[in-house]
Amino acid sequence: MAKRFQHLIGGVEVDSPTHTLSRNSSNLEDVLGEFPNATREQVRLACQTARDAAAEWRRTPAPIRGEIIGSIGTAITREKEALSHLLTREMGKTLKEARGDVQEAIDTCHFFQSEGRRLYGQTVPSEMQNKELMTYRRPLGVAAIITAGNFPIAVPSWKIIPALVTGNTIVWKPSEDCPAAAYAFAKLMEEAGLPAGVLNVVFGGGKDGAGQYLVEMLDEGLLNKIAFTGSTAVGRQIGAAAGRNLIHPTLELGGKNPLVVMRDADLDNALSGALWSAFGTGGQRCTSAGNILIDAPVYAEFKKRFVAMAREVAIGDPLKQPGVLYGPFINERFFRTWEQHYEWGAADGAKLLYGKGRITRTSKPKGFKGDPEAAFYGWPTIWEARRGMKIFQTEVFGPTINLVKVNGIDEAIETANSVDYGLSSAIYTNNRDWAYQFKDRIQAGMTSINNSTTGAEAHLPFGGVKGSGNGTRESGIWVLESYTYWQAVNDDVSGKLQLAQMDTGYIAPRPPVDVGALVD
Ligand code: UN1
Repeated sequence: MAKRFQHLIGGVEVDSPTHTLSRNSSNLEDVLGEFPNATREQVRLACQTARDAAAEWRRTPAPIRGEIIGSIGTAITREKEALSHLLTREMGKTLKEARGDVQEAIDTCHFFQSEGRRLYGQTVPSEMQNKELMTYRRPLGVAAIITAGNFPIAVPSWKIIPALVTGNTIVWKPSEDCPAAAYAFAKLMEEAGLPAGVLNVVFGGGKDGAGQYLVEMLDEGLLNKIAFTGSTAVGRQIGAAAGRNLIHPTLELGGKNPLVVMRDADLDNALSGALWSAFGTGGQRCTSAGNILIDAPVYAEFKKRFVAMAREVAIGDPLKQPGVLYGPFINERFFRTWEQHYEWGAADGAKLLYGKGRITRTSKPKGFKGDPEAAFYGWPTIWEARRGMKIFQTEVFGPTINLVKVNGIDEAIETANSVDYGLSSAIYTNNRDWAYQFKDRIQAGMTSINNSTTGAEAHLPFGGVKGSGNGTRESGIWVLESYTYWQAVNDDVSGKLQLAQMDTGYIAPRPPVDVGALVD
């Protein structure tokens, strides 16, 4: 019998009438647990509970809130191995990557623990005597947080930890792909000392489920903030709902990230960066590469070597086959879209260089180990494509990559900028000017020079431009803007009504000096 888990609302475990199983992505017969599907009333209750907890949490001194964040980091550090193992089992990324995912949350805790001792405001001179001006960061109130399954710990921590340290209370709807990892993370936060009601967790799906109900709570006036990581289509809907309620949402959306290889690049380095960017995490990162743009003089050699490397890629259940580059699809939905992209490529006349769809017992690459039909696994897939094609434009979560020939730096940048997204980007070159041109003109929130398209760190701003988001940034000091508003305070001790812009005549006017008349 699968263990039954419950929502966490106000420090109390709450059950629902219906449940969904969480399965091991690498082996669908292995069930991690049964998770409740929140009803609209339960989501509303979670929001009201967060509202009730808000006044007390806001009054808790920020350094004390920071200490709890530090204790969360300590608890995650202690449980790092178990949590990483759980992540690998539930969503299918390799253990090395799962450890990185967990480490990113620990780094985030380290950063924001000390932010509790800063949260600086400013003192500002007034234009009048006996009056002082100052600014304070104030919490927004209740934040709804909706996260995706590809980074079950890191990405939620980018939102939850800064929201908490700045004094907000939370309703979190984790991905239905990774509820067990979310539950474990929430329990560690509880252990660290979060008061009841400060963090509430509701489980369930997005559409016609907990995620949708949570968005509806914007219209009921129960939320002051919403932060979402997921698809651009859903992000637009959340943005519209937030907009009509005058709430500024955090939207971290899709990407079709370009990786450019120039003619002078160190090809060994570029090839390993490209292979990782394309197929690491089975291509299911927001920061995975979507298109590799290769300068014409090295195109043929790059293509030959890249396809040869793809033939050798080790794939399988990461818990049973250590050393694989990637495991299964996180869910069947991603697999179905990826399966469909073979039709898009064929319809546009793209050339399939490598890949044969789903890995099965009778159709498997030589690097595959184990039983491919225990879950959804995909062949590493390589296309020769052109700008404008659907597979060039559309984000596909899965192991697929397009090789696109370009000629020179200008065409590389123009081609890279022709997609509707702008999350991450990378260039391999040793030419100072080309690297400069790329970082100056590429439309992306993140740019790597001689490294892969992945690699966000916990203290750098993360977020995109164009279809990849609405300009908000996560991580580091930048995320503070997303969870606070600025209060400007005029403190007047003059004991009388002094009016700004009007009662400022401290210096009497003098007659003008005519410089021409000063000297004969
Ligand atoms: C994501 O895919 O949503 O840079 C986040 C990276 C990771 C974070 C990715 N550190 O790929």
